[in-house]
Amino acid sequence: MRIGISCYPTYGGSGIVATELAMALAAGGDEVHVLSYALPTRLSLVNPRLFFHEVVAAHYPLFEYPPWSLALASTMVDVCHHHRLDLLHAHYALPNAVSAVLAKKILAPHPVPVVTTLHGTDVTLIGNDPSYLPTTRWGILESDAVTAVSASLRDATVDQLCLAGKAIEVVPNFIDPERYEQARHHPGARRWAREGEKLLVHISNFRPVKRVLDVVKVFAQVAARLPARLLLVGDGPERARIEQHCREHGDCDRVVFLGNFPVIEEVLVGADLFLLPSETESFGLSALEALSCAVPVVASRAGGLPEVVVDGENGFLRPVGDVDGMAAAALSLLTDPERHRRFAAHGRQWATTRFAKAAIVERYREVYARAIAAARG
Ligand code: GMT
Repeated sequence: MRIGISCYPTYGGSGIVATELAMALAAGGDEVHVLSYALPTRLSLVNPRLFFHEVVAAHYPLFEYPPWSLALASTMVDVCHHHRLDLLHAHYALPNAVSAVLAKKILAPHPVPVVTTLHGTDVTLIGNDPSYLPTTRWGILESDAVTAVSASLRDATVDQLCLAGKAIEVVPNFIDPERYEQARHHPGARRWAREGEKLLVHISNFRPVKRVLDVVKVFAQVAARLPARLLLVGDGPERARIEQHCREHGDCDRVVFLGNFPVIEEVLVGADLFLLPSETESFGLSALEALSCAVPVVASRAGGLPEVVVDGENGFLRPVGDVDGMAAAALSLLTDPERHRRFAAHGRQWATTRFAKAAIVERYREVYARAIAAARG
């Protein structure tokens, strides 16, 4: 198959999923063209069947806001035409799905089927804003196949965008079990810990929805009871506020800000606990990555997180904002080595059997085949 994949290039789950999928499809023999405004962080172009097309929105003095979605649609048309693509796969509804549908219409009478994958915030935080809702809804409705990364997101999409009649298939995020196997012999996250310290990790793009302040507050309660260190991985709008909080509370020597760190298993392997107290989370790829590295998770019971973290088996789920409950859950794991060992083993097993890359990539291939068949009538 010749597939075009459009995604955001920056740190964030949707770009990571799109990139890992692109590389896996190319490794399996498909020709894949990735379209974005910059080279996605994890995209390695060493496979000769993998191509990158930078989308450039030309500036003009009249444009206060250059129409990026139109530039994306134009690039899609160009790539579809010149590389004879069989299919466009848009990751994130806004504007990727809308631009893909526009490209499909422009390419008539030889349209290319569009598959859209919804990642979460494209529906629940921004796609449902009145300024975007009609176009988000249209992009989804006009896609030939739509997937969502969790049942929770599928239901929220149907509900919030009034899409009761639209088929949305759940295809979850995935992990590559091999990455942990290769990293488990490295010092991993222990590089940042002193002898005898418990190591807690949080990875995100530091947006308000991630509630990073809750992470620091949970950690403070843990660190009051036992020697511990917190690794904060990623960067984003909340980082300065969190750093300020740590300075004011004298936590700077125990809280390490690593910034964006592309090789995620190197900060997960060997860690004792992963924290993800998000306000909402359609799936929680970072939680799955932690489980796959045998790191139990304490998270909020929000969105699709209960589909990823099995409460009482490989982690604990507590209500959003329940800092005390999360701290108690964290301590119950960190002070009980036998329970911790059981949770870690369950997480690794759960992640690799339910969410292994090979099976999920195959699910996407099946969705592609159905979309192509349906478009051919
Ligand atoms: O988490 C973010 O803010 C980034 C966002 C994205 O689209 O890049 O992540 C969303 O997509 C990921 C991949 O499907 C999911 O694992 C995340 O749960 C989801 N984030 C939210 O729903 C907040």
